[in-house]
Amino acid sequence: MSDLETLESEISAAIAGAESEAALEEVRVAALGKKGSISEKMKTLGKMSPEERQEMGPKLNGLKTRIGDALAERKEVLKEAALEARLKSETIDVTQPLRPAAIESGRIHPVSQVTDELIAIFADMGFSVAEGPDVETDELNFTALNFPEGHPAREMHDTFFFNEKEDGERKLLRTHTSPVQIRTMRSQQPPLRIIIPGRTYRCDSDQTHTPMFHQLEGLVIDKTSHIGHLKGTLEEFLKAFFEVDNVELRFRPSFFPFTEPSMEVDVKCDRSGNEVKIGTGNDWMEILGCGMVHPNVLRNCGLDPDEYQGFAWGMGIDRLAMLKYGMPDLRAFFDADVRWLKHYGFRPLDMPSLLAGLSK
Ligand code: 2NL
Repeated sequence: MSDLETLESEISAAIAGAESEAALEEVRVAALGKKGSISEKMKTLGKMSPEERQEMGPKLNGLKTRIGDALAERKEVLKEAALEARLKSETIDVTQPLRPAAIESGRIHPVSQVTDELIAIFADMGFSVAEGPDVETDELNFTALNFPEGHPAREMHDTFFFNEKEDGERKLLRTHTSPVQIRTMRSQQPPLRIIIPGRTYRCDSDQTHTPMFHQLEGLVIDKTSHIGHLKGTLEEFLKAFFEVDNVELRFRPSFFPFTEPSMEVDVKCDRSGNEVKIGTGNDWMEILGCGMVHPNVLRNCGLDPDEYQGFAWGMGIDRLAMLKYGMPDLRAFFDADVRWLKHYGFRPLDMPSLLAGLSK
């Protein structure tokens, strides 16, 4: 066999033996690349005599063409095989059931659900939502709200205070959402109709108290609102929230520094079964506190009590959630236990609205 024939059979064997496109490329470079075996032979043509060149030229060109064709052919075969293998490995079984999407398996916490329900109800009555910071000043959390210096609620016992700053200021975690009402009365002109849902903090922890809890307060300020409007607002709200046609309310005199008069509101209920039923029965249950805004609070916000008046109320969102959805243990609310959330949580797309139903 001549040199060229040996070379051709070696390269042909390498082409046939290449099992991947990458391996084939190596064979191509070794033969036809700049320093490939065939390319090196081509370079020798220049140094040949014309006769030799006439003989070797066509032979080398023929070899180069045949190897080029063989490479292209093998490449096509390997490409097909690679595609075939990929299609086989990537088959999809269209008969498989769908995996539930995150939006299907995630759950809304009852506190978020109830907050959204409360917002839906009060928005329908013309209230807007106001919010404010959890870290507050003593002035906004207490002084502006007519708490006298040395009032028991200011004591370390109930309030989480931060360390005093160099200028002597001592911030705290708000013990109620009322600072937001103060901020709103100071920054907006009446008439005001706002609700404030949010986190509140008190240094208290037992079966029925957690150091962080959720409150919703409401505030109406204008020139003519009176206690009748307060009663009507609360009655409409409670009917909508508990999804009953009638509720019976009982107003008991009470005391808050920021309202005068102040009242606690009980709702008629039935405690005979496992769960509390609202709207029927012979029992009473305390549900919220309320009153007419104290003239001192109005004054502290730059409003003239001879011109403006209004009412306010406050209630615990966590407690409302426990009552409505029959959850017995408050502490489970903050355990972040997915099993609890799976049981008591709400589907993300079932958003509460008065039209579609609050809780379905
Ligand atoms: C309760 C009682 C209440 C208010 C909160 C309020 C706020 C301002 C002025 C007047 Cl800025 N009042 N809020 C009024 C009465 C009761 O909450 O038992 N909450 C759980």
